Order: sequence, then C-alpha cells, then structure tokens
Amino acid sequence: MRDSDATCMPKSGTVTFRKEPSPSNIALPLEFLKCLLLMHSFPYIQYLVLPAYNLLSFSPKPVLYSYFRSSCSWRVRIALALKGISYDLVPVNLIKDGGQQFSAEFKALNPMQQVPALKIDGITLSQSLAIINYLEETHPNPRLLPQDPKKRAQVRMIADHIASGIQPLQNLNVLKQMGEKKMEWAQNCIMSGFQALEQVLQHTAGRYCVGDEVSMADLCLVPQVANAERFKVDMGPYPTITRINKALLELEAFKTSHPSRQPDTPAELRA
Ligand SMILES: N[C@@H](CCC(=O)N[C@@H](CS)C(=O)NCC(=O)O)C(=O)O
Repeated sequence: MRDSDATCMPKSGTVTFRKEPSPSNIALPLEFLKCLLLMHSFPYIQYLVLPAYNLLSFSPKPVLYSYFRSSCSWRVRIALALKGISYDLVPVNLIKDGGQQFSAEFKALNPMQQVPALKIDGITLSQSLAIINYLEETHPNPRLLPQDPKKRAQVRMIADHIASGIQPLQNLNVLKQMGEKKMEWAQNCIMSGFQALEQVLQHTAGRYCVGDEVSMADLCLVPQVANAERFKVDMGPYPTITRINKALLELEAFKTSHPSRQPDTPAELRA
C-alpha cells in the first residue's frame, strides 16, 4: 500500500437509518436521573453512583440530517465515512410535501432550511464545510487538510471555489426561480466554474485535487461532478476533473456515501 492510499483508507463506521428524528428527547430524563443519583446516594458515591453517572453521561451518536441527492450532504457523508465515525441518518426529503426542509421542526434545527445539519457533541451544526472542519479538528485521522500551509490554502481555495462559486448558483431554491430555463442555467453555472477549476487543478493536482492525499477539496469535487452529470454537462473539456473524480470514486468512503446507496435513495435509483 502506498502512503497516499493509507491517508484515505476509511475506518469502520456504521450508519443507522432513523425514520424520525429522535432529538434530545432522552436528554432531559437523563439529566433528571443523574441528579437523583447524585443527591440520594452520597455514601455509595464511589462504588455505585459514579460509575452509573458516567454510564448515563454517554455521548450519543451524531445525527446527520441528509438528502440522498444533496451534494452538500454527500460531502459530510464522505468525511464521516473516511474518519470512521458512526452516525444515525435522518432523511430530509427536499421535494416531498413541498420540501421537508421547510417544516417547523427542521427550521428549528437549521434556520437556513437546507441540508446537511449535524447534531454532534451537544451542538447542532449546519454548513457542510463548517461541519467538516469540526470533524477534522475533533477526529484528525485521516487528515483532510495537508500539513503544508500552501497546500492547505490550495485545498481551501478549491473547496470554496465549489462550495461558494458553483453549488449555490445551481441549488434547488435558485433553480425553482429559473422555471423553464433551469437546465440551461445550471449547465452554464457548472461549466464556467469547471472551466476555471480545470485551470486551477493544472497547478495543484496529483492523483487528487491537491497532491496525492484525499482532502476537503476532493469531498467537494465528487458531489459537484455528480450534479454536473445530472444536469447533462459535457465533461469532455474537463479531463483533469474527470480523472480525479474517477480515482476518488474507487475509494470505499466515496462508494458507501454515494447517493445511490443511501437509506432514502428511491428504489429506481439504487445501485
Ligand atoms: N452552504 C451550504 C449549502 C447547503 C445547501 O445548499 N443545501 C441544499 C442541498 S445540497 C439544500 O438543502 N437545498 C434546499 C433548498 O434549496 O430548498 C452547505 O455547504 O451546507
């Protein structure tokens, strides 16, 4: 195994499908139980109470609110898979019922009414890159940001290029405004973004977007290429993007997190 392969080997992590969000509905009763334990059992504190207290203070699995086809959710699913973090998944269907992201329950989680959102370590985060950065800081292996400051900056540049410069322009809420022109609009946004990205990658790419290590930039690239394919963008003019995308899709973490393999993937789109 080469070094570059080792950095992108996914660790084992499991994904559990949750039909309903089961948010912090256990948190309050747990806190109450913990207080009771501490108040009433002072003599036994060392042997019985503290171990029981610690058991109750377990940190629950992270909960990812995701839509199978959402490119931003896919970025986070790849990060979780690469870092071997087990999580529960709650699907949020962006189309059904007029869009479940607009429900009061989900708005309370993410006022922007977009996926992904991640409940983790007692906080709720939205914005895929902020989520990935948190995972990077709390689970540093394998790293998704190179050690070298110049390479780190290049990774962030490419991630922003896609996350701020392409995806928001072809997001569902924008396409809804475009009516019949939505296909043409999406294609143009992706093509102009990819044209520039293809040039950037000439200077940064090795096997992947920046050198030979999988990075945050790659987590943004693959889902964006999937969007391009959905919008029938001709990938011919972007050979570097195509080559990197192909190499990344061979990695287990990119496969298991793929839109065709999610709990909410419709039967006809399942791989
Ligand atoms: N900057 C946000 C963008 C999130 C975003 O645009 N999510 C899309 C799916 S990829 C969404 O939820 N769209 C719902 C809508 O447009 O109504 C991120 O990186 O998480």
